[in-house]
Amino acid sequence: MNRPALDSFWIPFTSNREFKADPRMIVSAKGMYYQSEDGRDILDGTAGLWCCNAGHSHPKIVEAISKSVATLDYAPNFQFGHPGAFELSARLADAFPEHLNHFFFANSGSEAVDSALKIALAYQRARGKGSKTRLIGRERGYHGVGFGGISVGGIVKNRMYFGNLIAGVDHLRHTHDPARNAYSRGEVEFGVERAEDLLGLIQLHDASNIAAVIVEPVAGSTGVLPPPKGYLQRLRQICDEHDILLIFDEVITGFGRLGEMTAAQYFGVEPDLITFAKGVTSGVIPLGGVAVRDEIYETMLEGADAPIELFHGYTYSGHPLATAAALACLDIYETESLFSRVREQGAVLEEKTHQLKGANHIIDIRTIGLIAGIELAPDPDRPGARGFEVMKKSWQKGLMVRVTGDTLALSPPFIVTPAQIEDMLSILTDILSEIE
Ligand code: PXG
Ligand code: PLP
Repeated sequence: MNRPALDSFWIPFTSNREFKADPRMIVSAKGMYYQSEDGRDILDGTAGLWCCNAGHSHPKIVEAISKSVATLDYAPNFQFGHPGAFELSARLADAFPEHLNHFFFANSGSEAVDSALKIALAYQRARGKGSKTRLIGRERGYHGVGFGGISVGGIVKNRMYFGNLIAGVDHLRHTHDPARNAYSRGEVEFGVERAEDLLGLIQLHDASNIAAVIVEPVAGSTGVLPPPKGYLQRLRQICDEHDILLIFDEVITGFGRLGEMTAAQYFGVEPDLITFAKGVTSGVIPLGGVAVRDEIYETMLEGADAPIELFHGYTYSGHPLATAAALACLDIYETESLFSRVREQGAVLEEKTHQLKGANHIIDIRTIGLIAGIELAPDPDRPGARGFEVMKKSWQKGLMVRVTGDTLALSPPFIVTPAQIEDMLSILTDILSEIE
């Protein structure tokens, strides 16, 4: 094997020292499997980083991108345009919730989130409510790593090293409550009352100063937290009563992870803006974006005071390769009925994962859609160490899992089979019996 020097690449969200001493190098991928540099097949239990929903190297996506790059490698979308961005927006408008028919494009979930926060602020101003500037996030929320995203986000380590962040942000309490909700399937039973935190913040600041609330419908990164029954509905109701925008961050939940195009449709709650990324191209080409409610877009076009309605955009907003990949991906989701596969295989994953209850160290299991979170008791002296050890041993035994702290997450591509789910859980069962 011919490995390049490892020193220069600063690896994101990773212990560079540990990785470079013992690398986990991936050299190719096809369908449900990665191949390691030493020639082993690694079952993809996580769809990469929750993104490769259609499985790896799907021939139709490969073909669409190859055709696109040979025809139109790049075109600016500032003052010019290309058909792919318009076609993709129209296709998404058909598939997304009823009143979200306008699409702004970025290149990642982080950029999508910052775009959504900026659209919310600009809209409040364009409609003459310029005092509505405060933003509300939630503890344990993950909204990417831009300054906007970490400001409304609620993961301590993602915030604590980076100064004052943006001003005028508050947080709702998170909804994780293992004492009442352990071993849950789907939405959790208890915790709807935590939506009332929003009323407390409205009393403190007055709604005339609050622009928007942003939450993940199912918190992913922080360890798979499905919402309490009625919670998202109650947030929607409070936002309606107090004229506050509701943003769902669907970077993980969008594009079928729960068996519907969006979590908004799955839960029957329509937000004002939806951020998305990852599954929109099955992770193949970076693309993110914001779905915007008609009224916001129309108000901006009528009410914003310059010829350019929104002073925001990225060089690669609506890149032709990304829109080609996304269009191919939408075709695949449809022709291969991948969202109904999510519902079928989600039921298998739920059943099999909950059978792990009672295994060494497990203190909670949470499942929803095609996602399973398995929480281990932390080693009191070394929180996170058990999760990390499971991840490393899984790699050695041919499985990719994701860990945050001591919670393992499984979120395989939608083409996963029951036998592959069985393989994942039998590898994990073996490992759990081995670790201290
Ligand atoms: N919002 C949400 C809800 C996300 O899950 C982002 C924004 C940021 O997207 P980008 O494309 O900028 O990374 C995310 C990303 C994990 C993990 O460990 C989760 C994400 C990314 C990487 C790892 O669970 N989510
Ligand atoms: N920095 C400089 C100096 C630039 O010229 C640009 C874009 O033109 C950017 C940053 C932003 O890059 P992007 O549009 O890819 O986000």
